[in-house]
Amino acid sequence: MSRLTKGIGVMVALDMPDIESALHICDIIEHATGKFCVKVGRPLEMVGGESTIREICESTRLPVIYDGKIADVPHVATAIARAALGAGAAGVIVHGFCGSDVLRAAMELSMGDVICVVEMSHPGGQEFYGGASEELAKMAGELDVDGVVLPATHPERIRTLSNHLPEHTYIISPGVGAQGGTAGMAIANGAHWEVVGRAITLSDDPLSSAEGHYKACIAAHRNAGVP
Ligand code: FNU
Repeated sequence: MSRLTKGIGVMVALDMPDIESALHICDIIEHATGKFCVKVGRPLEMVGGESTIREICESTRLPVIYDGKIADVPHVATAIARAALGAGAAGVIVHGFCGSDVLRAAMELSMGDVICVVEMSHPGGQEFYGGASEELAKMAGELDVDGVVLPATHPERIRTLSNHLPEHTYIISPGVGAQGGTAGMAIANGAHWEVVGRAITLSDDPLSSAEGHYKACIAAHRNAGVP
């Protein structure tokens, strides 16, 4: 299990409900020029559960993040995280709104990265988070989680919320492409990994789409002069 570094890079979201397509995309991304990792989402996990995560992890050299968006009481949350990390995932995504004991329990496993969802990218993500995401970011920073999720659809929120995080915490940012976020904008505002799913996986040419997104991230990082 190798942990995720700070990027700059593109995290390709694997949300297709079949392993063959997921492995095909992994193979393409492995040969892409740039820094990449992949994320196994629930639709893919539903195919075969833990053994699907294991198969992806064993078939690719790319770091694999399990996006279970775990939201449960600590003993159940840790059982899910343990299964995914035991199957070879480098990290797991855990909801912040369930509270610090859930995140702490996942971190105490010491089996891989814990990435806390602080604010979501979809339109409904703006309905309830409001000031709560400031508190979630503070909690994530105080717990010293490895990474956080902040929305590429609202790059200004990345800038604001990252003020509550230690310098070494990495920010992954979904919402690029299909959800309306512009490639590179999250990076320009302080993110380290842009999460891109359908804009790459459903593209006619996933390789050039992935490389194009990566180039946009690097250009944005260079132009913004962010650390
Ligand atoms: P695409 N994702 C998200 N928003 O989209 N983990 C969040 O706030 C969040 C996520 C994931 O739209 C989503 O589950 F916390 O096709 C999907 O896997 O680019 C990916 O990011 C976005 O996929």
